[in-house]
Amino acid sequence: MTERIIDLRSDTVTRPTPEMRRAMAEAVVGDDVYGEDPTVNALEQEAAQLLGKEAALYVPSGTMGNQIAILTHTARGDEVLVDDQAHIYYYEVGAPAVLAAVQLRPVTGLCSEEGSERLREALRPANLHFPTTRLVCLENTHNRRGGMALSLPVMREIYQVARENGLAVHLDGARIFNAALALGCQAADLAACCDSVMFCVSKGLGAPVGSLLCGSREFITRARKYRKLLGGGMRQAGVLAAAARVALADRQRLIEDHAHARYLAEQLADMPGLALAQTRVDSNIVVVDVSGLGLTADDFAARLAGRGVLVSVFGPALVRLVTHRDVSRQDIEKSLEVVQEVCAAAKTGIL
Ligand code: TLP
Repeated sequence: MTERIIDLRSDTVTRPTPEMRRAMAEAVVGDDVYGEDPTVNALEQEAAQLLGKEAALYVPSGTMGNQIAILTHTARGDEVLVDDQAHIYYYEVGAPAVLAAVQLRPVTGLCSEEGSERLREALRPANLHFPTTRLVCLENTHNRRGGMALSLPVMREIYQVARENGLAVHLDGARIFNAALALGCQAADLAACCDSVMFCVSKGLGAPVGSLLCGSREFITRARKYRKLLGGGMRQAGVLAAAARVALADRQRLIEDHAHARYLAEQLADMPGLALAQTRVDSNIVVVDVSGLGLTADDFAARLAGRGVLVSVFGPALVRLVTHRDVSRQDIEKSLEVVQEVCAAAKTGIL
């Protein structure tokens, strides 16, 4: 029997459930580029309603959703303020420079309790030499900040400062339902603090493909054209949207992932040589510093992989573990055993 691999690299790795596959097989479809796919249309309506926005657009990925938002909000040469650890800044291949021809300015601590202060400090007076600052991008939950949920009052403060200064706000809400759960609020409450929001159905919600960009009707009409420009018009996309609808309806299940992550973090924090690289575990992401073991993150991840547990490398000494739909409590226990073995071997210098 082959050993089961426990994949904690990301919540993107989930496979569609039998219910999703059934819905996909039975989906009523049409050509979505003509706006004629009833399943996509239903998904877009549900998404807009859930987020309290006028309209939504189904796109192939979170990255495309964020990039379409940037294209729609900005003009060539504008400046976009982002958190210095933002996914948009870190992991989207420099796309804003290539596609929208805008300048990203990383602002340290934008997505923190002091976010509105950091934003105020980052704003510059009008000057011939400066680019036009047009957009602020937030992220909630925050991937590189260990799945941190940025509180509603802070989101409101940031939005207010942005509006006072004529800036639009886009929220990378890839994991907005994790954020809402962690904060005990509705996703729509968070979405009310921004002009546009992107969320992913392909992460902890477990759908195989896709994200939704939500905003005003006028914004989404313009965004739809950029989706076509980027090659994101997907024809009979209802087969995918059908799974997304099932995933969205079952969003309460994220509570399980949060409980698993908290437990995982508590246990890891107690292991000699490991240290949590975050002060709180708000959602489904745990980042651990392995330098106390005298190993690099690459080494540590390779040793776990050799024993059937996959984690992702997040920095020279940092690894990330993400809980999701395809990871059970039993898998967490098994992973902890494996980590313990690797730590013990590292301490004694035995491979
Ligand atoms: N994040 C992925 C990797 O790109 C790092 C992951 O495994 O976490 N916003 C946020 C906050 C994200 O975490 C991600 C994916 C995206 C956007 C992009 O979504 P996709 O992968 O659908 O393009």
